[in-house]
Amino acid sequence: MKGTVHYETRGEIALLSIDNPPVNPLSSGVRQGLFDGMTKALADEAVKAVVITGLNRAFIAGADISEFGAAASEGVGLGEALEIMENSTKPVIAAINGTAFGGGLETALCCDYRIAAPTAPVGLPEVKLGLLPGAGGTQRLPRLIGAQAALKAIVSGDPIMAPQAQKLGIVDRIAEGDIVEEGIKYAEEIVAAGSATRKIRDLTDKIAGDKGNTAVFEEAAAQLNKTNRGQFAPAQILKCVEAAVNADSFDAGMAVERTCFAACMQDPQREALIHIFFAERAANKIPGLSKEDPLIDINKGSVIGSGTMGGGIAMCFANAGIPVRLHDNNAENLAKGLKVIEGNYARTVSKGRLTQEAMDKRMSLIIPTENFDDLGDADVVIEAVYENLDLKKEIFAKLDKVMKPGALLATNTSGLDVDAIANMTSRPEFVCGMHFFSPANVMRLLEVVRGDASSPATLGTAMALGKRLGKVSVMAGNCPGFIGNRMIGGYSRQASTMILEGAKPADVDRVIYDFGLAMGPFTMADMVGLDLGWRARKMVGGSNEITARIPDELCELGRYGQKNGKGYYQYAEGDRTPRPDPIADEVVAKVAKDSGLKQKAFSDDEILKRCIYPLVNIGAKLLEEGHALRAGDIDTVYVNGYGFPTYVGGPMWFADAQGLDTVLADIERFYDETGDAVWQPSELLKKLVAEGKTFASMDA
Ligand code: 3H9
Repeated sequence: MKGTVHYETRGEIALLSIDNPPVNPLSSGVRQGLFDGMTKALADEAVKAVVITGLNRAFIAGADISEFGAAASEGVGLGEALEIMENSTKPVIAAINGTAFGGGLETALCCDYRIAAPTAPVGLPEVKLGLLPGAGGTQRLPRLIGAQAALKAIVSGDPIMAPQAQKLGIVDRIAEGDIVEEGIKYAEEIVAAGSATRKIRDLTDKIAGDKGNTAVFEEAAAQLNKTNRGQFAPAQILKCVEAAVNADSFDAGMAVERTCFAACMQDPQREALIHIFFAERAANKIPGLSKEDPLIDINKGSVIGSGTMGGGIAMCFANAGIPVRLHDNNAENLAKGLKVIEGNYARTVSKGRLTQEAMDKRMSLIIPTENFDDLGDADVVIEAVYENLDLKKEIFAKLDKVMKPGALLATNTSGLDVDAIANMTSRPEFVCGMHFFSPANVMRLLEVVRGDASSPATLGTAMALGKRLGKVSVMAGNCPGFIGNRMIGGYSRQASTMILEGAKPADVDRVIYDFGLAMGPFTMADMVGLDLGWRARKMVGGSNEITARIPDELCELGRYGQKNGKGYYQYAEGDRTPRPDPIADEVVAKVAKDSGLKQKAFSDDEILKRCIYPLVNIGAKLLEEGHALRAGDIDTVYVNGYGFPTYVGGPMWFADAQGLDTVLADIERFYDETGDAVWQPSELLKKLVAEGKTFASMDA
C-alpha cells in the first residue's frame, strides 16, 4: 500500500499525521491509515478529539491521480475513510499545514473545524483534470460559503490562499505559529468548551437563499458556455452545485455528484487532461541529467533588449524576486520598455491582483542600463534582441568578454541556430537557448534548447530557472524552429494552401475555433499584423512561397490586419470582430489563379485534418530525430505555448485518439494529392502503425 498515517496521542488529543511524500495524495495506504486512525481514536476513551495534519510539504494534494484508470485499488475507499471522520462523535480538526487540494480539501470539509498555516493554499482543482470534486466537495462547499462562491471556486479550480479562505469561511482559523501545536491547542479549546461537533452536511443557511431560484443557475450556464467553451466537466459541476441547493437532501445531492463524477471519469477529456498533468511533470526529467548534478547558483540576472520580449523576461525575474539588469543600447527604447513594464504592473494592481507595494518592489528589482559591461556580474544573461543571427552572434562574442566565468549564457531565439551563436564564445558549454513565448510575463511555456556543447549543468540550470520563473519548461533539440515553431510552420502553410484551393478564411478559422483554439490562423494573422512578415520578407528580397504572396499583396494594398481595420478581414472601428471582405477575397482569388492549384470544396473534417495533421507528422519527425524527447513534451509545448485545447491533450495525444492508422492513411492521401513535403510520412509514424503502437506508448 502506498503512503501511511502515523498515529500518536498528545494528552487527550489523537494526532493523525499523513505521510505519503512528496505531496501526500490519498493513496491506498493513506485512506487505510485515516480509517484505522479514526477507528482507534474513537475506540480510545481517553481520546477526546482528533487532529489530522500532513507531514511533508502538503496537507493532502488530493486523490492519487496515478490510480485513475488503473485496476481497482486495495483497502478502504475514500468514501469510507471520510464517512468515519464526518460521523465522528468526537470533534475532528484539520490542521492544514500546506496544500489542501481536491480530495485533500474534501477531507478537511469532513472535519468539524479547520485551522490552516497562513501559507497553505486550498482549492478544488479537479476541473483542471476534467473531473469534479467527487468526495462531497460539490455538496459541502456550497453549504459552507454559498452556491455562487462555491461554483466560482470549483469551476476555476484556482488555489485560494489560507487568509482568503478564512474570509470566505472555508477555514476557521489561521495558525500564527507551529501548525501542529496550534491545531492541538485548538482541539483542546474545543474539548474544554464541551466538544461540540459541527457537520457541514447539516448546514443550510448559506444555500437557503438560492433554493428554487432557477435564474442563478441559468445565468451560470450561459456564462460557462463562454468561459469554459468545449469543456465537459464544468456543466457537470453546475449540475452538482444546483443539486446541493435544490435536491431534497444532502444524500440526494451526493447521488447527483456520484453520477456526474462517473460521467467525467468516462469522458475522453479526463484522460487527455491527466495526460497533460503528467506530461508537464515528465518534461522536467531529462535523461542524462540527475538531481545530483551541480547547478549554477542564480542570484542575479541580465536581459539584453528592452522590447516586448526582453521586458517580459525581466518581469519574470522580478516576479520571482531575482534582481535583473535590463540592457538596451538605445536610451529611448530603454525608457519605453520600462514604461511598458510599469504599465503592465499598474494594470495588475488596478485589477486588485497585485498590491502597490509588491509592484514597487518588483520595479525596484529591474535595473535599467545602457552599459554592456554592467551585465557582467550576473549569474545568467538572456539575450532577447530581434531575430537576426548576425546580431545575436555579435552580442555573444561581446558577452564572452564581459560575463563572469561560470555564468549561464542564453539566447531567446525562437528558431535560429543556437550552435552558431554558442560558437562565437570561448565557452559554448555554458550556452543554450531559452525560448520564451510572447508575452513572456504571461505565457507559461519555455523551450530550453540544447546546443551541441551545452553542458548538463547549463541545461539543468536553465530547466530549474524556468521552474523558478513559473514556467513549464521543455527541452528541445537545436533545429530550425525547435519544437513549437517548426511544427506551426506546417499548420500555417496548409491553412494558406487551403484558401488557395478554394476554402474561405472564415471557414478555416471557424473549424479551428470550434476545435477549441482561441482563434483560427487568419484571425490570428490579422491580430499579429500582416506587415511584420511582409517587412521581414522585403528585407531579404522577398519570398518565393506562393502562400506568402497573399499577405504580401494584402499589405501592398495597405491592409495590415486589425491594427488598421483591414487584413484578411475587415473590422469596424473599435471592434475586433472579423467580417469577410470582398477586397481581401479578390486578392486571394487572384493569387489562387496564379498558383494554378485545383479548386475544390472542403468539408470541415478535411480542413481540420489539413491543419492539425502537419503538427502530428512534423512532431513525429522531431521525435525520430531526437529533437523532442517525448510525445508528451510536444503536447506540453502545444497546450502551453500555442493555445491548443488542453482537454484534447495536445496534437500527439489527439492523433493517438484518432487512431494512428487512420492518421497515417490521411497523411499519405494528402501527400499523393499535393506532393507537399510536409506530408511526406514520418518513418516513426509508419513504424508505430506497423507495430500497432501509439505515441503515448513510447513515453510509458
Ligand atoms: C481528486 O482529488 C478527486 C477527488 O475529488 C475525489 C475522488 C473520489 N496524485 O507538481 P509537483 C506528484 S483529483 C498523485 O512537481 P509541486 C507529481 O506527479 C486530484 N501524484 O510538485 C510529482 O511526481 P513526480 C486533485 C501527485 O510542489 C510530485 O507529486 N488534486 C498528485 O510543484 C510532485 O508534484 C490535484 O489536482 C496527486 N494528486 O506542486 C492536485 N499531485 O515527482 C494536483 C502531485 O514523480 N497536484 N503528484 O513527477 C498539484 O497541483 C501539484 O502537484 C501540487 C504540488 C500543488 C500538489
